[in-house]
Amino acid sequence: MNIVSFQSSYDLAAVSSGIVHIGLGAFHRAHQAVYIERYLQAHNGGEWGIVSANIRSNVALVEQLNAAHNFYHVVENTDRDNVAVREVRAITKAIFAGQDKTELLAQLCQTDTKIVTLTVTEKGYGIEPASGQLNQQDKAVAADLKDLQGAQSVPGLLLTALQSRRAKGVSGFTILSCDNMPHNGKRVKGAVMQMATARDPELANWIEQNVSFPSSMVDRIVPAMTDETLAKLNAKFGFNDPNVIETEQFSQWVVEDKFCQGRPALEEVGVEFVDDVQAYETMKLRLLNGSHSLLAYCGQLLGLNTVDQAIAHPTLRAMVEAFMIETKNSVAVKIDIDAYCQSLIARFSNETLNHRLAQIATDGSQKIPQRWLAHIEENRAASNVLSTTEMALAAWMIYMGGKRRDGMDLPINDPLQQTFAHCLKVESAEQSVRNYLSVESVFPSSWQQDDALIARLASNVDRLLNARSLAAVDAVFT
Ligand code: CS2
Repeated sequence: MNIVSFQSSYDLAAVSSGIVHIGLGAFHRAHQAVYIERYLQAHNGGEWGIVSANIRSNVALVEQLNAAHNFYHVVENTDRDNVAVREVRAITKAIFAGQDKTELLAQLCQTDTKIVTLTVTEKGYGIEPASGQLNQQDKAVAADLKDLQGAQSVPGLLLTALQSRRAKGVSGFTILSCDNMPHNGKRVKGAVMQMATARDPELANWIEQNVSFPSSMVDRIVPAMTDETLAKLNAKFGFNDPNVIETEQFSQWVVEDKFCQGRPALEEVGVEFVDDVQAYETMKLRLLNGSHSLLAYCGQLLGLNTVDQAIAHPTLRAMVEAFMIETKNSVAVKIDIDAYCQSLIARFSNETLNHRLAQIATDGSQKIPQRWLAHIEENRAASNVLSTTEMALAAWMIYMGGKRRDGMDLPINDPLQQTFAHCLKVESAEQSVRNYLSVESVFPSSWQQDDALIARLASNVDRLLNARSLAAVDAVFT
């Protein structure tokens, strides 16, 4: 095996923390923290170290990182034979801010804090996926709208920090979302401004003048770590690192260059700064994430477990290729889009990653609007039928019923799982489709009147319902 090692050797005493991050998960540690690591290494330190916090879960990771001075390794796999091992020390402090957010708020209010980055997952923003508006049904959002004291939602927390910066005469900061949402900067801004306007219109004006919200497109496949992967990596590379993580070699970050308090020159380490990130977002959300979701639902209905298994399956490979042909015309980035699609298939085929389909299937209600539904909606206006995307959507509807067609249980993990729990009716495919489409926080409400679309989806659902074995499901997908 060809192993390249990157040691971290800059002087930690020469690092201060200009960035506060919320959402200290594997993706953040293998993506943003690696760019910052490479930047600090090139500059022998500097002002852009990261204070990184979890606000809901994973206190154990925070404790483990603290015990290791927040050092960890990132294993970057190209394939079975080529791998890079990188030491990362860019996280200067890890915080768990569950019920008590005092320490995190103090950090957010430091004059040195110039950028706040976020990876809180799609559902973490308290935004309704279909409309992009603040979700007033979300308990934390509803509570923060009434009273910001002890804010628990992400918009509420940001607002509390900005309120106190303003009161102390400290400047605003840049809020940079690194989640797979369309127009992620605009959406976060919308949520923060909606809450600010409801609570304190003057603060809303101040935010308009003093805070910037660049959108960004992030890309790196980072499977959730398991105990087996942890043991495997430590044995393979001979270290004793409870915080090691594994990812692919590929990494991309395209960011709108709107930083109101300055930024590190991350273009030196491969970040692309552009005026408008939207076309990149659409490309990545629809082609990469859209294919991922297709593989996640269809693959599990075929009894498969990982992305590399799914893409090696001839029926699914053909489906992904058809999906890409169907989808690529909606992408306006001036690159060789066929080469991009080919590179995605190669990345999905990386068999060292063990990327679980169940991980991708999580929170589908928050993901499919931007991955599939927006594109179906655009084509509905032109009476174009996206037949592979519609088949994937039917597969998701069956998946949300919780059972494979051979009777085995499927793992469902979704904030709207109760809402969808009784949508699938084995006795009527059409009623099932109508039940799903009536959930207006996910589906455009006009779909409820589109009888042609309903009939096509119902026919897919019906064929899947009538398939009683994995082989029969395969025949429907073929
Ligand atoms: C995946 C993403 O879990 C998912 O929904 O589609 O996490 C995907 O691996 C990343 O966006 C790749 O950049």
